[in-house]
Amino acid sequence: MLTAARLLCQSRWSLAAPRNLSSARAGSACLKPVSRMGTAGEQAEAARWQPARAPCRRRSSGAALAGEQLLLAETLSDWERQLLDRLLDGLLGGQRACLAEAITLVESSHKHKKCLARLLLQRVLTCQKERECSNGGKPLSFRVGLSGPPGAGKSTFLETFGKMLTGKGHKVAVLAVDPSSRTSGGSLLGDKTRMTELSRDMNAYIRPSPTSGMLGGVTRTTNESIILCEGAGYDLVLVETVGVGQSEFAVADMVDMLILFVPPVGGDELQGIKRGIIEMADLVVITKADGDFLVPARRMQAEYTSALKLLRYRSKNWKPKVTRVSSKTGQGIPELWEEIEKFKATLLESGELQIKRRKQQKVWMWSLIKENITEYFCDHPSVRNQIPSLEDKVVNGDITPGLAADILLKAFSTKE
Ligand SMILES: Nc1nc2c(ncn2[C@@H]2O[C@H](COP(=O)(O)OP(=O)(O)OP(=O)(O)O)[C@@H](O)[C@H]2O)c(=O)[nH]1
Ligand SMILES: [Mg+2]
Repeated sequence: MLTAARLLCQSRWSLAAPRNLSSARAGSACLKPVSRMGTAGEQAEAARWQPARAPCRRRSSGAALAGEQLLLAETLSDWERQLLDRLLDGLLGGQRACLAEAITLVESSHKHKKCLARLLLQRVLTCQKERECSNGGKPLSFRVGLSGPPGAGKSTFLETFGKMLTGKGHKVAVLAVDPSSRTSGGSLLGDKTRMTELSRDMNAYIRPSPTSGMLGGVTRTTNESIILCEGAGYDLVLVETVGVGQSEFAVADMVDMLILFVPPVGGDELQGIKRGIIEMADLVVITKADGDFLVPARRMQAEYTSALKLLRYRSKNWKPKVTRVSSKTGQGIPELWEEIEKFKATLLESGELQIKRRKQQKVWMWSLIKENITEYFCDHPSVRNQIPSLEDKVVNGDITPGLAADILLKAFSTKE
């Protein structure tokens, strides 16, 4: 007998759009062209994406939201159905171009595209769940976060490490989260050039993630990109993040294992590594253990080993270790992989990995709620109009921030 998951997988968009929603459909989104765009090509593109009414309307109950998903599936244009079918087929077939296109879709801030991305993700997740069931309920992939101060040697390590893993028959996806791209709005071009060989490897996929200036953005798109990479058959997903700001803490909630990369330099530079992130790390790696750096790297390894003893362990089944690697000579890299495999086996055996992932799903849901709630709030017609004047009054000291917040919250809770 077919399971519900398989049914959803096979039926795709048509099953998700039951015919009995026609009355609701009458008041829902339908696609219509907009006229204020430039070229004919731009107009055609805009026409594809422009809903007559916002499809993601605010609803009060979970059932209504589920209905909204169905409603959206029901109101997809033929072009959108074909797009989603093509992306799903390509992605599940491991096509890199489709994976790239799917990630671009989830990264979009366009409301309608976001809804389409949600539909695609739901299907990918459903298929993944089915695949995991066939694998005895065990995850098919392993997610590793790599954090550390700028210049610690993470990308150089990923190049060597990634090549070693593809050589062993793994499919490796590298997602690079770069807080510095907030200012440039760009992506980690520097990193891609540091991983030249890996980016040419057919069993590797490297994707820089622009942050769009919001940590929430990093969380949403990185989490979703991980799911898409796994759907495309990548069994190792490596997420690189710079240990600046909050992104490494966000990444810790998305991965199975967090590795902290520490360069062999002492003193003030190390003050930049927050105690909190050391506590989160499942493994500490001292990088650049070669040439003149070898002696300080050994000293650093001893220091961190002592320091870790004083910290509380995150897992009751695993004691974090400190290792040394050199991406230049390759020393320590196979041993590090052994440690990662040991960690994975320990977590799988104890069932901690599955529990961790389930908890992360909840964290993910709440981070999405937090991200969207401010957007909904600022978008509310009664709130939107009052924001500029109230902000001015607060800045001029005419009213307290608390009173301004109360006024806006009251306007928000008043029926439109
Ligand atoms: N000697 C030596 N130098 C290294 C090693 N790994 C990296 N480096 C050098 O360290 C510098 C920074 O390396 P990256 O790999 O870009 O460091 P990163 O941590 O990715 O940096 P961000 O992405 O900016 O956070 C580069 O100049 C590398 O050549 C190593 O194993 N040995
Ligand atoms: Mg880097």
